[in-house]
Amino acid sequence: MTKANGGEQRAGAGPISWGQLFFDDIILLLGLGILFPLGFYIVWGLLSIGGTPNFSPHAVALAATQAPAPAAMPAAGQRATQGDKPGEVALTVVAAQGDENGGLNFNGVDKGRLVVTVAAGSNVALTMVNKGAIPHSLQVIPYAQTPPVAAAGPPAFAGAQTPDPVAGTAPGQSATARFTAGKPGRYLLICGVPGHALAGMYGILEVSSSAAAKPGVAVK
Ligand SMILES: [Cu+2]
Repeated sequence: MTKANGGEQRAGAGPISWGQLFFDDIILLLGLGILFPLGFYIVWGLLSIGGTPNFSPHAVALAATQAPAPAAMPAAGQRATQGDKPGEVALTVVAAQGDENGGLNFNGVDKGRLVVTVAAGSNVALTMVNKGAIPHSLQVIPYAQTPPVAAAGPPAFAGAQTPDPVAGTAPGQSATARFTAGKPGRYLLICGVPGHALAGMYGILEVSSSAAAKPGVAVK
């Protein structure tokens, strides 16, 4: 009787609310408790993977040695610009531009194919930009058929080298050699880091006896 009354009372209270049905179903609750966070973590993980740039050391090393876009080249056929000081001729060469000769190149060429020309007596600011993954340097030395193993002794003109040419300038950095091209003639423009010049990392500096000679950087 009591049961029947109770049943009548419940039925009389109207239909069971959806909330009660929901919270009474233990299987549904467990399923949601597992599936909802799982789905959330999967979506979060995929978004993280998609939004993370590729910073693997290999990719960074590759980017450091790869040739920049042609528009970024200050290299072939470059004309001199006015330097910081009055009457100074400013020129730039790029060490390790691309992977020609394993990166041991200036402006993408090795073995004397880069020719820097200045007029005798001009004050030169020769900047080296190191785009390589290892240190490089610049030093002007008297011409020789075979370049030296490393920078040894003073440069051909006072100041005609980047700081500490044997240790070199760090990757991504640049350094400027300031000198007066006193004596006309042909000179070697070497990377003074041991082994580099001998492996072909050298260009030519032509100091023209003609004061009218147009300063510039050319690739032969
Ligand atoms: Cu070098």
